[in-house]
Amino acid sequence: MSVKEKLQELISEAKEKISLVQSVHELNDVKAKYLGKKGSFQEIMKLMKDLPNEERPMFGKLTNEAKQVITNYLIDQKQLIEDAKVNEQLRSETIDVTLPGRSFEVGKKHLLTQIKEELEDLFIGMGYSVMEGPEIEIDEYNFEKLNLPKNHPARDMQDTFYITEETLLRTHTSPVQVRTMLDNKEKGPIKIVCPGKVFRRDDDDATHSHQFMQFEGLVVDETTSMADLKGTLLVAARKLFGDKREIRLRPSYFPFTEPSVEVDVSCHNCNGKGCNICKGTGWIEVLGAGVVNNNVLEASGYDSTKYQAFAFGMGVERIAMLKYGINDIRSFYTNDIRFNKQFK
Ligand code: FA5
Repeated sequence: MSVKEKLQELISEAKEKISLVQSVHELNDVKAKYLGKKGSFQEIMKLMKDLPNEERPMFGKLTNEAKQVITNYLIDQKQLIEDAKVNEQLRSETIDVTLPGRSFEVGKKHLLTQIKEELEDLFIGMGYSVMEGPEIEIDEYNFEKLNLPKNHPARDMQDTFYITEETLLRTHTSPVQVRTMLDNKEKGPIKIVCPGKVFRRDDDDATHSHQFMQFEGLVVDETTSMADLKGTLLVAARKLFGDKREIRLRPSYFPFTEPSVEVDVSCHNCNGKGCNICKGTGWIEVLGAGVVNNNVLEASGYDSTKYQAFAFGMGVERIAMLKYGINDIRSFYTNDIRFNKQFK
């Protein structure tokens, strides 16, 4: 077989092999097999030394041409492989811009947070500051300084989760009032509201929860009176239940206030005529309040001959239940998204 024929055969063989290659890595192996240091062309070049001098240039020319042909096959195949890779990537990453977009649900504030913030805004507008305190309290602030010494029968009104003999989960937000009065070194006027979680060993049912939220207020000044309390609560009732609401005060008992009152709001559902929400009375009980007992002022360092104070406290869930006709307090805590979504 002549050199020319040998080269022709090598070219055909390489052409076929190269056309079957699917990856650049594999292509490099094929390239080495033909053009590398130990490749087919090196073998052919060894034949040169046996040729007469005059045939050598032609031999060199033919060999170089054959090498160039195979190099071109390799370049073309590499291009094909790379194009196929790019096309596959484009195909797999194609975005169908005609598909409708995914909608993201925007969360809303929990109804209790909404009411708490609504009340805070109202009272901030009347010059109050918002104060918070710890949920784990000491007995002294939760009870004793509020005129509820150990073994006082009124402690039964607030069945308590004790952690130790002296520490407990606060049963109301009134200890924040004690803390604020104690912290006020000047012993000057105070105007605060205290929202927060409280805890009682009440059995959970439609109207009771072992954890609930209270919103309390305290005003200490030299000239506060029951009339100021009533005016303040009328503004709050109208904000919560509508401009036409009236309030009435009924005598009650809290150890930390004297006199103490329960505050009723005229029913927003029937305008006072009587319905199932107000149980036919035309009035709904919403909060407890009163003039702060002198013992409480003195226990927190206030001169009760100089200062007077009024305080009030409400259960935020009960307010929300009345306002929106919610019949089970547990709905606030079971986090059913369908319930939460209704209140924008
Ligand atoms: C108090 O806790 C007083 N500290 C309120 C107060 C403050 C009176 C300042 C006077 C001056 P009472 O125990 O009534 O009061 O609770 C207040 C409100 O919390 C109730 O009117 C009710 O709406 C709510 N509440 C009481 N127990 C529960 C419960 N287990 N689940 C849900 N809400 C409750």
